[in-house]
Amino acid sequence: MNAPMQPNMHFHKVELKPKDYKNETTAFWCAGCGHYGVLTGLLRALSEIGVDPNYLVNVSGIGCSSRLPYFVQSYKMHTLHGRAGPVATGVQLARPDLAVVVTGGDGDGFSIGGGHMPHMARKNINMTYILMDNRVYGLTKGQVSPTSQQAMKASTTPYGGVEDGMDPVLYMLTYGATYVAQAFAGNAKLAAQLIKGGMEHKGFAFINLLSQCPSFNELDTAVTFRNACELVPEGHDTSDVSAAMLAVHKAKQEGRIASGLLYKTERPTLDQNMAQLVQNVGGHKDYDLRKIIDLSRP
Ligand SMILES: Cc1ncc(C[n+]2csc(CCOP(=O)(O)OP(=O)(O)O)c2C)c(N)n1
Repeated sequence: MNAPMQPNMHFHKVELKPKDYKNETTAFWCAGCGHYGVLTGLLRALSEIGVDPNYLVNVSGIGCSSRLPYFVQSYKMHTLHGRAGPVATGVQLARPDLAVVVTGGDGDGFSIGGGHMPHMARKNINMTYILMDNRVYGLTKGQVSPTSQQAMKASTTPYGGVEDGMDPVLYMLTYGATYVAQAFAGNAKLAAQLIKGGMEHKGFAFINLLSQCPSFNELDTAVTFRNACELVPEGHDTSDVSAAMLAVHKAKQEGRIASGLLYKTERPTLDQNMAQLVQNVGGHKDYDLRKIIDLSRP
């Protein structure tokens, strides 16, 4: 029997205002960058939950988005491009008492890091993954990313693209993420609410925040994102993965973006399953790998 699921309320709690979660380093992105909205949403969520910064680890890869941990009062790891997920997985498994948050870009998460995403979802790693989806490689000055729309002209596609963009939310629903949400990053209230829900959720929480890049993506502006994002209708069944997929597809067919909490379910996390396995074989003291891996097999 697995231990009953408890929400992630075990964080050490403090009473701090959003501004108290700001680091000494002032946020620096281009003027009008949507990543400021993601930061605002995260700071508000941390304050609303009351997460103790001493028990918070913010992991990122490489990209404009991946600078975000600099600006947050937390432990942080600025890792290799595309490798935030595996590093955060290690942190979470070693210290399940910490709140682990990944912040990174669409290129970081779904291009070079794309191989890791399904595995974090299927393993149900207890962390919150915030994708700062500006549908372009910002830091390297405007190449197409896996989420770019075909019509977007980029430095790598000066005459327009030839590939259709992928949908991170559909991908995560398919691979078993247990909390999936989406919003326009400029809607800080909703972003904060969804991040809070994700952090309190025990399991792999994926939040896609659509974040305009005023420097390198003329197609997906703050205005187009704001207008396109539409809350899933009242009564949307967040426990039904098919309903979530349908809502995303339907919105897309109508030129909109399904926004809000799309899906939430519960199943044991990897650290819970591992703890259970260790307990099954006699606990930590006489921990013997040979009891877990049957070495007698060919
Ligand atoms: C191994 C490796 N390959 C390529 C790069 C170059 N590089 C740095 S950031 C980046 C893409 C960033 O785009 P994204 O993750 O979407 O974040 P954004 O800058 O748009 O926020 C690339 C290709 C790198 N730093 N390391």
